Amino acid sequence: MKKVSRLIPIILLCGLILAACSSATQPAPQPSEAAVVESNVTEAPTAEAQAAAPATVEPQAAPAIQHTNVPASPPASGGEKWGDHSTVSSNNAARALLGDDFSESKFERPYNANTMDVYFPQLDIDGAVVYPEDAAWVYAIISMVSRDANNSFAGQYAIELDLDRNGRGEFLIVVDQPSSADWTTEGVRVYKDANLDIGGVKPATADSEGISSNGYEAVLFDQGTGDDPDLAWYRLDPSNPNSIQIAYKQSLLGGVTKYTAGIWAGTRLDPALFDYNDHFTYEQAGAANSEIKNFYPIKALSELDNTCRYAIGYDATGLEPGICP
Ligand SMILES: [Ca+2]
Ligand SMILES: [Ca+2]
Ligand SMILES: [Ca+2]
Ligand SMILES: [Ca+2]
Repeated sequence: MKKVSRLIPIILLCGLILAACSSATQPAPQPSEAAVVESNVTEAPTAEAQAAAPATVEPQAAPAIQHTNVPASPPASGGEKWGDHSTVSSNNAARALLGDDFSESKFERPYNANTMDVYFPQLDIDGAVVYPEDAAWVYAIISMVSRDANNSFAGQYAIELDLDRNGRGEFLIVVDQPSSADWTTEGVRVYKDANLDIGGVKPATADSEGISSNGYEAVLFDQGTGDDPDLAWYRLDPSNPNSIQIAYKQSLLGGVTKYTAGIWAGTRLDPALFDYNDHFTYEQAGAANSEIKNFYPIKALSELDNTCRYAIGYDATGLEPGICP
């Protein structure tokens, strides 16, 4: 019995030593516990990301736009054709002696603002043709001096339609940075002046009354979204690298066959600021003609070109505001 009683303290001692040993090794699990906490922390964003995943799927699930009517090709001949001044042939850079008349809404300023030391050939309209004869489509070809240094059309290109020939446009069809060789509605928008407030007191002529206009405020067609998903299209001209083709449905015109059309090009065209010469003063806009010393050079209105308005489907009377001479 004495041996047993002597063993008890030894066992207790060993037990204490083991306990001490185990407590000495206890710090080891702690980091792993901390790691578990850390992994919990990293799990939290993963769970959040998973929760957010369905939201990002939703836009992808939006139904694709179904097109039924695709334009064909403009006729090989005919059409209403008109030209525009270009400044590329000018011996003097940084000016346009012809074609820029702020007061009459004629712009010839394919240059950067203020210094006018950068010329944009992709914004310099050379000419246009409109083919109004097709039963379903009107085709318009807009020709620029050339593409830009990257062989692209960096800018926005538009045709403005004045259906009742009073100088106040009704529709503006804008193509954004055209790059597709095939007909597409991508980048194509059709705007309308639904509240008929464009032009101020004097349509086509600058007047301060027009500054309250909200321009083309209604979006009829946005890249296939709208009442008619096929209303307007564009493609790069297969036969001319400097041209783009626009096609809009005859139905847009509501049966009107005699109207005027003008072409616009700009780095950015703002439908809300039509008419531009009502929303800026001459002093703010500047002038491209260096002989107009009061206002030269171009300032707030730069990187912009347009044509006069051309009579489509009839012979111009010459009295239409903004009409080509
Ligand atoms: Ca031009
Ligand atoms: Ca009008
Ligand atoms: Ca006006
Ligand atoms: Ca308006």
